Amino acid sequence: MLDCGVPHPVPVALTIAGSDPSGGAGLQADLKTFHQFGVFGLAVPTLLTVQNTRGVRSVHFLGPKLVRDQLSCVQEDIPPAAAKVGALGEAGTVLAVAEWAQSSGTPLVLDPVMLSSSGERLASDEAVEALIHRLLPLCLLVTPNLSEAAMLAGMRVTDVDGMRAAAERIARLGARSVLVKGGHLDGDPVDLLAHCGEVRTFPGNRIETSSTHGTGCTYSAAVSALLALGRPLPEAVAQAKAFVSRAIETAPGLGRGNGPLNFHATLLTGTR
Ligand code: PXL
Repeated sequence: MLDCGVPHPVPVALTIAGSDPSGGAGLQADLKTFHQFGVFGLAVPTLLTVQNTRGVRSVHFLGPKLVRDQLSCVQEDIPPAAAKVGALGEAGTVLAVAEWAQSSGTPLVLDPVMLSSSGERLASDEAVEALIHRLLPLCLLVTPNLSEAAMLAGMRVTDVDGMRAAAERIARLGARSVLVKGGHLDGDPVDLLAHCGEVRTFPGNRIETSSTHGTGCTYSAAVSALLALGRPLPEAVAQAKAFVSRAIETAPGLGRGNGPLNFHATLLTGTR
């Protein structure tokens, strides 16, 4: 809760996520995205990866105590209007985030990251269990891709009908709204939002590119920024999707592997 109900002079969002030193995913992607939407970004790192655009070399968990201390330290000073949750690594860290979310009442957007883009584990089996039972019920929105939706819902998800069924099951686990991302569908990608008992689809065009590093991070960060700006959820999802599509289309072509997006992409004036 905001101290004395006094709003900040600028909108503020928090990311609780892993670090990607190559700057395309994790908390680096989140902060750049917040900034692009005119939102002041706070960042609580949960784990450090050693990676570049070609892959993750190692993952180092910071541990629940350090995460809990960072959360209470920023909360007492600059309570955010919304928070995005990315890679958490360990079950204890999931519980630390859940305790903070419950006591602060901050609207949460959970990107249920289990693997890095290159297939490295960013959450243990125990962390996934804790995520499902302790964190998901506290979330305003959870944003799984097809394989994360399959894991959370305990079913195969390969088409839009499967996405709808999985979203309903994930909502029954306690998440208020569910956005299943169809970037890995065959053919054109469709995202599906289950919100307030209604299901909406957001169609997109397939962009042939290898510049997709951090797409999920950027999408959930953009939704969080727009929520911090006070936008209703369906509008936040539509605008975030448009931003991510533009950011992929105009990717800067950095690195020798799966490159980062263009965080300078804008909807009003094209790109800078
Ligand atoms: O996009 C998933 C993701 C989340 N968090 C970190 C990552 C990645 C993908 O590489 O590195 C830190």
